[in-house]
Amino acid sequence: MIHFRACNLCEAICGLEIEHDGERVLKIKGDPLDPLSQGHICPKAVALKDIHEDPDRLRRPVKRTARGWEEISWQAACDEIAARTRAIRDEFGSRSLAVYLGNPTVHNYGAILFQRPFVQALGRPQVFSATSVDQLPHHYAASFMLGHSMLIPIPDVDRTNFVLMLGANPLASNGSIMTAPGIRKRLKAIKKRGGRVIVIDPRRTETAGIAEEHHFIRPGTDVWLLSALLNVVFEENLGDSGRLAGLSVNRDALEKLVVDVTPELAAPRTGIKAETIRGLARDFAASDTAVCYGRIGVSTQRHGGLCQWLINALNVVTGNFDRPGGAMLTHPAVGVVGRESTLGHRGRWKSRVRQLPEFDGQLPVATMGEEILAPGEGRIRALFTNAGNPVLSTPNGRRLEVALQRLDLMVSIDIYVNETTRHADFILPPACGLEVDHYDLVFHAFAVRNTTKFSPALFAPAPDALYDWQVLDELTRRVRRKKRGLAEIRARTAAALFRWLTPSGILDLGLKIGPYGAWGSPARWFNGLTLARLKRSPHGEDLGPLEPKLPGSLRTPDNKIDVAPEIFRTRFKEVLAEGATGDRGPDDRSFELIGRRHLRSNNSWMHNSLRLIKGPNRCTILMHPNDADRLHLADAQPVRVTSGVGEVELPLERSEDVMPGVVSMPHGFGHNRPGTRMTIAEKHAGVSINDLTDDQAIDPLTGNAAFSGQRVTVAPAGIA
Ligand SMILES: Nc1nc2c(c(=O)[nH]1)N[C@H]1C(S)=C(S)[C@@H](COP(=O)(O)OP(=O)(O)OC[C@H]3O[C@@H](n4cnc5c(=O)[nH]c(N)nc54)[C@H](O)[C@@H]3O)O[C@H]1N2
Ligand SMILES: Nc1nc2c(c(=O)[nH]1)N[C@H]1C(S)=C(S)[C@@H](COP(=O)(O)OP(=O)(O)OC[C@H]3O[C@@H](n4cnc5c(=O)[nH]c(N)nc54)[C@H](O)[C@@H]3O)O[C@H]1N2
Ligand code: SF4
Ligand SMILES: [Mo]
Repeated sequence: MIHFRACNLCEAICGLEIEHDGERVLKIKGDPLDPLSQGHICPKAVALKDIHEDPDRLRRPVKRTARGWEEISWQAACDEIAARTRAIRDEFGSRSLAVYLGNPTVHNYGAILFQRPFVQALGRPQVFSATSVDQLPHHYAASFMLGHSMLIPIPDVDRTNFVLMLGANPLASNGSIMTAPGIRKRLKAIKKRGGRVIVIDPRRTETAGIAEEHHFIRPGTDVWLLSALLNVVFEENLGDSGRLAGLSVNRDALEKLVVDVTPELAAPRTGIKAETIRGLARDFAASDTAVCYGRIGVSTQRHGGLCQWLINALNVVTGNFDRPGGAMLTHPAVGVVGRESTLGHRGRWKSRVRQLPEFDGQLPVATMGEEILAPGEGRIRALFTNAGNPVLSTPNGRRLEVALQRLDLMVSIDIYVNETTRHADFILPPACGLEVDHYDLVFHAFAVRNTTKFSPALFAPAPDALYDWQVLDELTRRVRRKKRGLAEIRARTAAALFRWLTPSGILDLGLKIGPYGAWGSPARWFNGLTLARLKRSPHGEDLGPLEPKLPGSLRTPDNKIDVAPEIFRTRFKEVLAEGATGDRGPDDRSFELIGRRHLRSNNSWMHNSLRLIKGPNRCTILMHPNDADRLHLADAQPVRVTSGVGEVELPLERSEDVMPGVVSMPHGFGHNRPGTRMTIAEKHAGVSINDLTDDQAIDPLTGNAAFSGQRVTVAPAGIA
């Protein structure tokens, strides 16, 4: 039998064709009829079978006891969790409760929909998520420039003739905030039609390997490159004075800001020659279509917020925004951009210890550990993690582990006993993967083409299993405060309605009232989009290419794009005043650390699949041969890497592909903690890059973790 669905493991949402016998998966391949992925898949898709069958995957709730983990019924677990949560809240208030929302929640529409009621039922808990170790700067740029944090423009790679790509390696990651399955083909097509892809990265990545040009850049210095590109655009009058000029404000302010950031100033800071920078600006502006795209390498760094702003600004002032071949907004079947602006959603409260501003209701996760550890009123005492492994995924994971042990209550909704959940008092494992229906609420909205697809569950979950949304709902009902008042009644009614509708009912409503929906216009009453219609289209439906959406989509008060919002201007001036930072003195033997991804890894959690993890050890530290020679380090030699917060030992890999002075390590490894239950991952443990990264290193503007460019030293292992 054949089952069609979309893969929910990463942002590419590839269509799958799964051969099965009703109980077991026999074969997984790409679905050539999927309108978005057209047959593309990557090796991780096949691991859906491994996760489904994994004997290490938890199938029933467990509770930590003096005798170890013991199975417990859902009812008993949820009752006890709720009683303990209430007791903590009664004594210390709801700010002593916290939630961490991990990456896979965004690939799970049930979890997305039922998270909010749960958070509301807790009161005013402190909310953290993977956003602030990832794309928070994109949301800042979207919110302050376009008026809504979800108005993130997508590079129209299928129609552009010039891509300037910074800090992204889609050949490994399969594209991020750019759902573009089969990206290798899409990028190669650019060259075929006479265009160019240029990659700016401290490592010559797999993507750089198929690009027309690659330039090394010193980690964390992209702000100088981007502002110098703008400097040239203004200086040489290469900007576009067409439609976008009328749609944007503050161009003069932007021009003034970058007036002194000449390519000559940027060159020594970035390591890219002034002439190259000038050439890049000219070529970018001269191309009939061009797009600048920057992803996590330019987000998870000290100037993440400024970088994402400057990238948008470059696209706007050169006329490459909201037009085919440029950076475009999408038109998904279920919208993610509300009517209201999110402009005021920053700094309405601050974190207790470091006074970091909230954004869209969340605090930066780099501060979670200290919020648990630092004594005083408002200290976090109870933590719920959902689909996350912050011990491996957030900076200074070792300190976070110390913190987790100080909690009065920790509850994890997760399918594994991993490096984080091993500290929990309860682990609640939902049905997952092939047992769950899927609709990609988030990534259809970040895709290079408008498509829509619903995936029914392939297998029935165990009779006593609950879905993520049901687990959240069970907890929601039990932890809700017994308060009166309009807000309380509203929240209660909404939660009851959600429960009655279930995620697929809510999705059906969303599709019907959406822009292609049956309820949107009388012309579509009989043939508009509904869930029933999607269920009859197992490969999904094509909704057409991206189209210009301005000014209608803007949520700024004046309906204009602000190319130089005050918050960025202020920060940029501070950075200008600081001047060049982080230069190495002649005796400085430290390296700048960067991360990397591999096609057969997925963040911290897919190392328990033998087919993905086998082969040569991937958890190595890359170093340029000149540096290695200087330190007398041989290939494969175990080295000790030391930072201000910790040290790890792992094998060295000499590589011409990494910039001199920089070393690169993957993230998501470190399965060497005792007490996890991941038999295969433990054998391929590796070490965690976040045992080295400092939680105090953040982008001061956004609070996003600044992973890139942190200083480490490297020495032979075993020598103090
Ligand atoms: N140094 C450094 N650190 C990084 C990064 C980096 O590049 N460098 N990248 C960052 C980025 S971009 C991200 S997004 C974060 C990700 O970090 P996290 O938010 O911690 O996410 P994952 O590592 O993907 O952890 C996923 C967890 O979800 C569980 N899980 C999987 N499927 C389900 C499900 O259906 N339901 C439930 N309840 N649980 C499930 C898995 O068992 C696993 O424990 O890491 C960040 N950390
Ligand atoms: N196979 C696989 N796919 C994944 C994931 C995975 O773990 N494995 N994770 C998923 C997730 S959660 C995300 S967010 C996406 C991320 O998707 P991408 O953003 O494409 O992530 P990376 O592959 O880490 O690419 C980041 C690049 O930035 C470079 N870099 C580091 N520091 C700097 C800097 O200061 N400046 C510049 N210009 N470049 C820098 C790094 O060398 C690296 O090549 O991938 C998703 N897809
Ligand atoms: S690229 Fe992503 S969505 Fe596509 S098969 Fe691989 S993991 Fe799944
Ligand atoms: Mo991510």
